Amino acid sequence: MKIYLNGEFVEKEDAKISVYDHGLLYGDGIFEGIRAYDGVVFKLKEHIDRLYDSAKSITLEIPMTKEEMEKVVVDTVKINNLKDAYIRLVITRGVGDLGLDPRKCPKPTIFCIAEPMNPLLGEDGIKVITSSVRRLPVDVLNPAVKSLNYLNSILAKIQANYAGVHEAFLLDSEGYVAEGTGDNIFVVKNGLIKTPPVSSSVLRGITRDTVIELAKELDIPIVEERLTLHELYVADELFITGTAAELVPVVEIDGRVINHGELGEITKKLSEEFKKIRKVMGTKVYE
Ligand code: PXG
Repeated sequence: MKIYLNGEFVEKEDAKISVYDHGLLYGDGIFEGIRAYDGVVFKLKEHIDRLYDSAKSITLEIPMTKEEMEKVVVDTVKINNLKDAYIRLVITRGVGDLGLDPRKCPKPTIFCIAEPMNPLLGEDGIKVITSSVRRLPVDVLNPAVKSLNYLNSILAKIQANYAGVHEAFLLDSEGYVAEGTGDNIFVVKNGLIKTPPVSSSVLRGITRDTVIELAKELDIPIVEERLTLHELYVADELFITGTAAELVPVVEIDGRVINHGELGEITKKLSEEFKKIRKVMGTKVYE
C-alpha cells in the first residue's frame, strides 16, 4: 500500500510524521473521508470544496490548488490499483514548536491514504443510544469545520461501546438532535423525511446532501428542521448517512424499536438509489 505524503508516494511503513506536528500535538488540522466506487471517486469536487472551506475557516493555507489536490486523491487510488476504496485526506498545520501558536508552523503536512473498506457499521439495521456528550455548539468549535478534533465524537462512541450498541447520537447544547459520531441523522414519519439543519451543530455531510437530492428527485417530501428525541422515538423509519457508514437503517434507539426492527420502504428506496448513482457521480480514476 502506497501513501501520499508531502509530495511523494511512500510505503505504508515509511509514511511517518514528526512528533512536533501540530496535527498530533493539538488536533490542529482538517481532513476528508472520501469513497471511490467502481473506479469513480464519489463527489470528489464537493469533498475538496469542503476541505478548502474547513482550511479557510481555521486560516490554514493549503499550498496547492484544488485541482492539484484532486489529482493527489485520484493518483493515490490509482497507484494502489484500487476501484473501490475508502480515502483519507489529511492536512495538518505542520511541524512547529511545543507552543500552540500556528505561526510557528511554516509548512502544512499533507497526506492521503486509500485502502479497501467495507461499510463501517455493516449493512443491517443498527442499534443506537443517545449520548450524554453534547455536540459542540457553533460558537465553541463549529462542527461544519471537519477538524482533527474528534474527541467529542470518540467520547460518545465510547458510551455506545459500553452500552453494547453500534452508534451514539449527540444532541446539541439546547437538547435538539444533532448528529451521530460520524454520520447525519434522518427520520421518516407519515411519508415526510426530516433531518436537522446544518446551522445546528451538524456537519454538512456529502452523503446527507446526496440523500436530500435523491429524495427531491423521487418526489419524497423532505425538510431540514430541528428534531427532538421524541420524534426519533416515534419515527416510522430512522437512518443515518456518512461516507464511512454509507446509508444505514436504525432499528432501535434508547430501547425503542423502530418499524418492528424491519427495514422501512423509504430507507430501502433511498439506499437502492444511492447505490445506483454513486458509481457515476464523481471523478474517474482510470480512463
Ligand atoms: N457528521 C460527522 C461528525 C462526520 O464526521 C458525517 C457527519 C458524514 O459526512 P459525509 O460527508 O461523510 O457524508 C461525518 C463523516 C467514522 C468517520 O469512523 C466518519 C467521518 C470521518 C471519519 C471517520 O465513522 N466523517
